[in-house]
Amino acid sequence: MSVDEIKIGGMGASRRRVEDNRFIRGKGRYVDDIVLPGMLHMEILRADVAHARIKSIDTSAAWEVPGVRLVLTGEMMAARNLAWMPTLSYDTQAVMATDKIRFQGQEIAAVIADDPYIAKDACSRIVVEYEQLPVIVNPVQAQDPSMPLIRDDKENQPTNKIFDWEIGDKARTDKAFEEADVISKLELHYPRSHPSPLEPCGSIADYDRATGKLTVYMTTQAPHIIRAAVAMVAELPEHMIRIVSPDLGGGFGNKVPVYPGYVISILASILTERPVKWIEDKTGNLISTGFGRDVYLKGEMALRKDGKILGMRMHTVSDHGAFYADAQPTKFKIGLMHSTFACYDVPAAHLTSEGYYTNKAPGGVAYRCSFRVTEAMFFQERMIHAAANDLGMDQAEFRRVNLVKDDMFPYRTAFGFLTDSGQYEKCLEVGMEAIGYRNFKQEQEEARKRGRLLGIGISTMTEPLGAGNSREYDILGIKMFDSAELRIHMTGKGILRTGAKTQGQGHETTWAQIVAHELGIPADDIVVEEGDTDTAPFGMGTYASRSTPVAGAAVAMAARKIRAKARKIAAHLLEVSEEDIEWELGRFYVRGNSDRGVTIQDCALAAYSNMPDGMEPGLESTSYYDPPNLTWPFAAYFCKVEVDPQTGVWDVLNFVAVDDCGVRINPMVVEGQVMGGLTEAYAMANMQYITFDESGNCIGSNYMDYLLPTAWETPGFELHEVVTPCPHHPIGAKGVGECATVAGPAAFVNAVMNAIEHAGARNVDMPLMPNRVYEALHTGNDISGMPPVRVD
Ligand code: MCN
Ligand code: CUN
Repeated sequence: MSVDEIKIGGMGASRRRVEDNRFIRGKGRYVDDIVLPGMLHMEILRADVAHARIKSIDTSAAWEVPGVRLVLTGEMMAARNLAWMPTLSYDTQAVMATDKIRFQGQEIAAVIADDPYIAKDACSRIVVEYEQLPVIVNPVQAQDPSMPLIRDDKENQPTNKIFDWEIGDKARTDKAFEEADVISKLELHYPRSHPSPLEPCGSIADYDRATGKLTVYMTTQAPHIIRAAVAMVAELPEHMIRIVSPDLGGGFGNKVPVYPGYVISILASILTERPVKWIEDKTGNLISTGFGRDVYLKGEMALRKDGKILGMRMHTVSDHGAFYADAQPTKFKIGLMHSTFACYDVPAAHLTSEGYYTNKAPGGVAYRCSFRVTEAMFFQERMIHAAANDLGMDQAEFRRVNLVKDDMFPYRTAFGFLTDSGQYEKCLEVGMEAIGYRNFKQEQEEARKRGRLLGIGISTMTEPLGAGNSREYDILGIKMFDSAELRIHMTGKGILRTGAKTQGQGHETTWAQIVAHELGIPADDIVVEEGDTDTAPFGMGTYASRSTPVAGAAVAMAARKIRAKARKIAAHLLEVSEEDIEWELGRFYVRGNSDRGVTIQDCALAAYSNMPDGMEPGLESTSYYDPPNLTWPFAAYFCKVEVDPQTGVWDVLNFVAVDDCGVRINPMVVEGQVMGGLTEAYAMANMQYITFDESGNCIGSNYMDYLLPTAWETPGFELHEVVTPCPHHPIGAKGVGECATVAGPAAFVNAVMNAIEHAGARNVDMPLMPNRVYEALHTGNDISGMPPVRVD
């Protein structure tokens, strides 16, 4: 008699995404679609040089353009104490340059006008006089004492170094190295990359002087954090601030930071008493907003002859740009870099890292990555590849020997994380089978005899997804947890709101499936709303694939509270005591008499029309969920490539992805996430590169130079699943949103290296452009390492 879970769109149903109904009709409502009465338009003047002392800014010609309402400069921002703002990593960031320009693309002035074209024209009439300074574009230059100090605005900042940080057990690691039979070394650069969502950033600030209320429609993945930040920075009362994040055209981490444009549009609205819209262009987005990576990594691995890893040393040097603005848990200086090697049994490890200021856009936001996990896993898998080669061991076998075994969970990693579940060897096996791993060596040899270069690459990783728990994870002191609020109306339909914010991940579809699973209410009867701070419960937002592990768990818990109350109502309706009530999906019945029952919908109606004496009416619940641990999904990726020895061009022949993200709420959505992530991984491995010339000019500031792969270039991916439920998550789910971007790049690079490394090279840095692959193949030299890096 219980309802059929798949039919009602519950857990495990590949329910079609409800949000796509409006997206594919062109009916999405993005920030730029919103038009408010009397709205003005803002354009930002950005610096065209990377490091310069400002002598003067003359805005008089801009003021004269008809239709211009306001011209803002750093000086005017400073007069209102808004020229600088705090960052998410306890640094400060210029909202508008006052003293110095510190990177190309930095905000210098803003024009607010009747339309965006007038604003743009007027911007071009602003005259900035400056004195150029030597430019620092990498951490090696940042350490050169003859180079200028970038952050001369700060007290106690005598050099360009931001931090030194270490974690792990040095003495134990040193000992492991003393006992090693073989020591394997690797050094590489994970280049700067950019999330480049199709929709750039933007905001509409609407300050109403009569009510004192400030409403900001904006592109943000974390609206509640923005509300708190605006309250603190602009010193406005928090209850008078409403942040609305409408449909987002992708986020990928790019919409986590607080950008100057948002703050400037807010001040502009307060000053003009009109709504002010700011929409960034693509180049503005690429040159000034949060990037990912830009880390130099080197390490060495202590190995025993039989293939056992004994210890690992790692050193990272990260380039943070002009302001240390990483969005990451406060406790860790370099995100969760120390989750590296978490899927392998590594008895001893030590990680040191340094961060530097350079004359580049601030960032260090993770791009589809839990706070630096992507760099960690890329290095891990490249190191594993190098170590297996140094030992003369097969790539898969070396992994099998060192992967954490099923009976070792819960497993404490050398850096202190607790991984709690997984079937790593099984995933490896499924992947090997699917790609035909065991025949490959022969295939490769035969092909080589005929002058063809084939390669196979493996990448296996587990990553920590779902910050909190609040004991260990906070951002600027705000503890990391999340929330859901479920309101069931009297006809059994309802509305669910969470503190997360979907940017394309499909929350509107999948959260309703959790409710269907818990209550038996059809998913179609639950509308999901996120992103409005006036209505949604407080939450830390969506990034680091934390939504399913945290907000998703809160959804299940909120639904369970509803079920608990409905059970009391059912007992009342059936005139038995609560202890005699049994539950099956969608329905309560009397123990021993399953014909006597009431549906969840009957209970909903009774909650408003016939509740038991003394019971509060209504059927609503709120849940704040603080997860006991992170969730640990696992991925095993296999990539087969062919490299053309004449050109260095490489093609993917086959790609097999095995993902274990615990219980899948919606298998189709999970597959979409994996496909999208692999496409981004392929782009980074193959073609994407944002670099800087010696003057700090950003090379890669448009989509002619910074390439987005289309369906034409992107290879096909074959997907497989393994399910190891998360032991502490209420529905057994683990996060998955980033796994493919995190584990993907190493699979491509390992495959290309496997095809060419017989010629001698151990590493080619991403992107593996044909000229680099060609050179490594024909010279046998590595193309990698510390700066100055090659600019091709
Ligand atoms: N899901 C599921 N079963 C699981 C795990 C997840 O059905 N066991 C579903 C979820 O219900 C959700 C989706 O898969 O609909 C992703 O869930 P999750 O792994 O919790 O990740 P988040 O929702 O927190 O999304 C964040 C993650 C990040 S950090 C980036 S960056 C990213 C990504 O998701 N940006 C994206 N995927 C993206 N996809 C799109 N289309 N656009 C972006 O900007
Ligand atoms: Cu880190 S990119 Mo996603 O975490 O928003």
